[in-house]
Amino acid sequence: RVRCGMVEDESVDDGFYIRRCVELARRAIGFTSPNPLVGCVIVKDGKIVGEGFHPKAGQPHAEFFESNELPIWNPRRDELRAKSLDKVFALRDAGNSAENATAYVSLEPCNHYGRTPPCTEALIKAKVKKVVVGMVDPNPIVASKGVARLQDAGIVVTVGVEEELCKRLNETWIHQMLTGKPFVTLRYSLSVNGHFLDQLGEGVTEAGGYYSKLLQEYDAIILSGSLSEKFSSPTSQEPGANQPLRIVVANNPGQFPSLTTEASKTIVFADKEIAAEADLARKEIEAVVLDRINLTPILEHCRCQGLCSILLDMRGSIRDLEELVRETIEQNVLQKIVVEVLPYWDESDGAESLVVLNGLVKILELKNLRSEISNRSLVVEGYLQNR
Ligand code: AOF
Ligand code: ZN
Repeated sequence: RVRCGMVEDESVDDGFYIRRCVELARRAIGFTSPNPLVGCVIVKDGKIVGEGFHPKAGQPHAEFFESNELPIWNPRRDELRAKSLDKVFALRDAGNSAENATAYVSLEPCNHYGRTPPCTEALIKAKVKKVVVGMVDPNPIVASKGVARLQDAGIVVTVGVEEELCKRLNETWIHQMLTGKPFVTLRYSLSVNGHFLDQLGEGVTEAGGYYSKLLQEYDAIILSGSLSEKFSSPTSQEPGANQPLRIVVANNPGQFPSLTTEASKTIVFADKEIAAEADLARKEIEAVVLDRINLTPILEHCRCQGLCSILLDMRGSIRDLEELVRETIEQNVLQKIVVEVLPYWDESDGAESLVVLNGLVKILELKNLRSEISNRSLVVEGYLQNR
C-alpha cells in the first residue's frame, strides 16, 4: 500500500490495531471473569469501520452480537447504553463494511458453542478476507481450532501480533485456564528507606491511583494481619469499578465490627477460637471456620467459588503475615509480586524492614521485572516464573 507517498509495511499497522484491541478490551476490566478481556477492530482500506469488546462473561464476544435485544448488562449498563450497542460488538458495528475487511482480535476467535455461538462462523459469514490474532487461545476447547477453521474457509490468518501485550492483558485468566488454579499476586508498600509500610498506598481514596486501579482487576482480595479499623475498607475508586470480594483472614477478634458496614462483600476466615470469641454467627458475618488458618484451604475455597485472581494484600505487621507469605512460596501458589515504594523516609519507632523476610526473599528470583512511576510512587512488578 502507498500512503503519503511512502510504501507502508503492513505489519506496522497490524501492531497498531492490536494495541487498539487491547485498549478496547480494557474497558471491561474486572467484569469478564471467568472469561478473558478481548477487543476486536475491523479495518477496511486503512480505516477502522468497526470496534468491539467483550463486556462480561455470559454476554456476546467482542467480535459479534446478532440479536436486536440489549444484552443483559452489568453495573456499567448506562455506559453501554450511552455508547450504543453498535460500538460494543465489532462486526455488528461494521455492518456490510466487514466484507473484504481485516478483523483484528486480541485473542484467537472462538470456534465453539459456549454461552455464545462461535465467532469464527460470524467472521466467515461477514466475509472478512483476513484475520489478525494477538495470541492463540489457551482454552483447550479453542487452542488453534479457531485459526484452523478460518484458514479452512480461505481466510488469511496472521497469529502472534503484540503477543506479549495480549498475554499480559489476560495474565490471570491464562494462568487459571492452564492450571485450573487462581492467579495469586502479593502486594506490599515500602518507604524509601526500605521499611515495610502498614498502608495501602497511592490511590486508596482517589481514582487513577495505582492501588485503586489494581483492586478492580482482581476477583478477590485477601486481607490479613491485625487490621485496625482504618485499614478495613479498601475499595476501588475507579468510576463504576468492579469491587473484589474481600477475604479477611482473622488474626484477632477485635477487627470485626467495622466489616458489616462495608460496600463490597466480605468473607471471614477464622479458626474456631477467634470465630467464637468474635461471635461471628450472631453478627451475621459470612465466615468459614477452619481448624487452623492456612492458605491452602482459603485458596481452595476461592477456586471452588470460581475466583480466578487473588490479590494478597500484605499489611499489618510483617510477622503476622510472614507465615502466609512463606506458605505461598513453599506451596508454589504465588505468581506475581507488586511492590509500591512511597516517597517517605520512615523513621517511626519499631519500624520493620524487609530483613525479616530475608529467608524468603533469598529464594525468590523474580522474572520479567517492570517498573513505572505512578503519580509519586514507584511501582515494581515481577513474576515468579517467566511469562
Ligand atoms: C472470542 N471472543 O470476546 C471472548 C472469547 O462461555 P463463552 O461462550 O463466553 O466462551 C468463553 C470462552 O471463549 C473463553 O474461555 C475463551 O476461550 C473464549 N473467549 N473468545 O473469540 C471473545 N471472550
Ligand atoms: Zn467468540
